[in-house]
Amino acid sequence: MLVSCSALCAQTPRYEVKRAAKPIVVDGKIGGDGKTGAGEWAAAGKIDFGFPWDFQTGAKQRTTARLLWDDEFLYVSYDCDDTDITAQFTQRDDPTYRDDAVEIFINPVPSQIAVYYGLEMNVRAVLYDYFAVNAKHFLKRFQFDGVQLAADIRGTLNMSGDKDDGWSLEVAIPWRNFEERAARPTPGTVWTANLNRWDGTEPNRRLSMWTDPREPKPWPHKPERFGELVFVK
Ligand SMILES: [Ca+2]
Ligand SMILES: [Ca+2]
Repeated sequence: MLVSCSALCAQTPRYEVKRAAKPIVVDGKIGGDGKTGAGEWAAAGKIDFGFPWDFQTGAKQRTTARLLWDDEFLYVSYDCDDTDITAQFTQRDDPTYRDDAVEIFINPVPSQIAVYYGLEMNVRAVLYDYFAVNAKHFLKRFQFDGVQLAADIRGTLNMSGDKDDGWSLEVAIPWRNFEERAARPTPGTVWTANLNRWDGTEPNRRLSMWTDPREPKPWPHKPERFGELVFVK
């Protein structure tokens, strides 16, 4: 039987996570001009975020994410163009997604979509981390162990009268955090993930991301639409 291909047939993306040549220095600085990812991020491929919801009124500002790995850590970096950098939340597990923030959702067992991990980090490098159940219950008492996190601001925080350049963020996540679900990846291992960014202030917000969840409203929690992370040498 022929099944007509709706938008839901659209493929989710695949990204090769390469090995870091040496441990990443987590200082929030990506190196070079950020856009080129020179220095320690030079080996990593780029993920440019898309804007799935045209009816949102926030500015469409560029985000480039990169991932690398080694024996100890999964590394993620984000480079964000941003003319107005804002963030209010300062405590672990605050709702950082209401600020200028970037996120990664990680599913180490792609054969199921019932549970995954979330890290949502604002431009102050404040972490909201949780274990997600049915893309609906976010158990924030789960705490990632040994995460290194830093942001670098090219502009002024919470000062709207001037024009900022942007900000970047680096995070290193120890593999032991996933040990109840999966062993540390080896070359060829496939996990799934999505990477997102919340930008702007109400009412002019904008959600951009790697893989489009194909949801009518801005909502990133759609594990069946996560992209594939393929760990390579
Ligand atoms: Ca902003
Ligand atoms: Ca937590």
